[in-house]
Amino acid sequence: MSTLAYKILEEHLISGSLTPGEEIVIRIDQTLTQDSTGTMVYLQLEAMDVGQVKTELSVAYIDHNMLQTGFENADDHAFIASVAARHGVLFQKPGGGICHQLHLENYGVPGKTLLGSDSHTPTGGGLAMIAIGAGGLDVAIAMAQGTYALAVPKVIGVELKGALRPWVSAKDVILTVLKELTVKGGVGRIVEYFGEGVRSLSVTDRATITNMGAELGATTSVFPSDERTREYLAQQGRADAWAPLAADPGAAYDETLVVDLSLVEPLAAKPHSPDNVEAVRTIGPIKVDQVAIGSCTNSSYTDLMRTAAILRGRKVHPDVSLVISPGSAAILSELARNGALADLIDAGARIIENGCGPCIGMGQSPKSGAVSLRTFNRNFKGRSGTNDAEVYLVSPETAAVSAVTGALTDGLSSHGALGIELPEIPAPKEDAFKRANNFMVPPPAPGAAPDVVMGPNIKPFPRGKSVKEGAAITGEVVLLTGDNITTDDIMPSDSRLLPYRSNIPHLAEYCFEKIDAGFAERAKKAKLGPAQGGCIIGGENYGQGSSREHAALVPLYLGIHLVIAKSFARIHRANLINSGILPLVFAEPADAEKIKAGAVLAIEDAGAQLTQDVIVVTNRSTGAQFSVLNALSQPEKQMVLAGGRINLIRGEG
Ligand code: MIC
Ligand code: SF4
Repeated sequence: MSTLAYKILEEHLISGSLTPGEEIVIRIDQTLTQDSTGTMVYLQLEAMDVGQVKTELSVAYIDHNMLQTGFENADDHAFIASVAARHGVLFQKPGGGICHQLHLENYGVPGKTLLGSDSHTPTGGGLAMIAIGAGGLDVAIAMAQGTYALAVPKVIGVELKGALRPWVSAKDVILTVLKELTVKGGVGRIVEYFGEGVRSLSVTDRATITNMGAELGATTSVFPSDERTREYLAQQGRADAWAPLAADPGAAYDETLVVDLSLVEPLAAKPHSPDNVEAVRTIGPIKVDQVAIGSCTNSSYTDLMRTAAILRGRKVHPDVSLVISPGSAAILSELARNGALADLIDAGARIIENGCGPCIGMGQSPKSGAVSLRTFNRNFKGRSGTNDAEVYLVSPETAAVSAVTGALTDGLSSHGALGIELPEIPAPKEDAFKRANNFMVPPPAPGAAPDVVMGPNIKPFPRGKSVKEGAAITGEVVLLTGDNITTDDIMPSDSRLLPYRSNIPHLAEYCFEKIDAGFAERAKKAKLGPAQGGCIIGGENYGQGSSREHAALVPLYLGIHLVIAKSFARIHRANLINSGILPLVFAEPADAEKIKAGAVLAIEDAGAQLTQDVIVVTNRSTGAQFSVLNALSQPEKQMVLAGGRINLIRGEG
């Protein structure tokens, strides 16, 4: 009586057994990268000196860094294109759309595994894939070897009952789950959806839900493959990729949750966390300055058709700037053909390029103190590029109706009074999106690729040092943080910094800048001090959010050796280990409060201590000692002792 998640994992199992917490190695069928993590991935792939990729399909998308305000972005694109060509990777040029939306449309196949260097890779779970977000090095290794190691997650079964009412959509479903489980409720878990309510959701609705499962901290989320899945693949002209897939009847889940879709109402995640969820109705009609519709969560054909239906014949409120970024060129092209694009433009919407855009602060930062409603997935403070903006995450329906009224509006309870009806959007016909994808560049035959092109902004990535036998791992405490620190806090990303994703020395100056502007200077001093490096003390769920390795590589460059936290987010923990930084968990969370900034912490005889489940940390400044839990697997210990995974692979350190 297997869950769907375990069936797919079992099919791909290379070693280990499907027991929660145990390390397994699985076969990876497909990988995806995007440009802002991709430059690092392809530098690492080159450093590993491999030939053609070992996966069935690997795709390099360009969707994040597209403002091209200087030569840096365009150089990165050219670099990625040249490495992709050498290793047999498909290259998607900028403008084609957002990686997750494009992968769903063009390449997703039920039952396959997908590893992506972006935390929202689980979007593919809407097509019944086991699609996992990971750090760039893990993806580079999956390309080189076709494998990925992970700790077996537990499975949360979410039973869906009933069907959604008009004005309520998939975004409200995942916000319901986030309210219940919180941003750390999914850590170490796969969220699997089942029940009679599943069939009322289209694949793109399901993809909205699995996409934002990343905000639960989950390893991934997955839906069954059914008639609706076949319908979606047929619309893309790929009906032959379909196969039915579901959990066994009566499959045993480790935990369960029931969501009655007919009771879900329009919701919003209030500033500054995706789990700070409240009903739009009870938040009330706060005045809105900006509305942004798009991102890998909510830029599907249906999302934009519903937006157009709400805006048709109306106008955007004079005080509101409405900006729309379609998920893919195929969607934009269809909107252009059927007239919906004209409805959007005529209403006063600003149509911007198919890509991530404002979701990662690449343009469209709101004005000071603005209220911005966004259909995106993250509303961390400052992520929009405006530190004092108040960002609310909502559905496209709520966003569109609020753009018209100028205030946060619950379409469900007020559409009658507003006289706005939301028509049923007919499902696209078979082959509706079957068109040549002229943004895609297939790789040349093996050996026929030209040389790698590397612009002057592309700098080598930092490498750690191995720990000698009997030596200690030491660090001066340079930062003490609270709970739920995000990788956007650690290594901010916006139009100023995103062009420097391949230039770690430049990024280092901005590490933690939004929460502690003195961090980089203190870390550099600690590198020259008695501990010859730094240590960070974190709270719960340290490193949640994006998959960016830069949140580990930049601290490594600044000399951080050790992070001790109450708990870690999955991808960031793996990125720290891959970089050679040791992540440890307080045995007694209260010990975190006893540590003072500037203290020198040491793990004496680290090599020997790393073989134990509990490690003793000595505070060399006070002589006090406390215990930390060592949950590292054997390969992970070797990576830390070698000063990082690349050193281990290359036998260097
Ligand atoms: C994000 O949404 O935070 C990003 C930007 O897509 C990141 C990747 C990155 O930082 O480059 C993610 O989700 O992993
Ligand atoms: Fe792009 Fe935003 Fe999706 Fe990240 S969350 S992949 S920045 S659209």
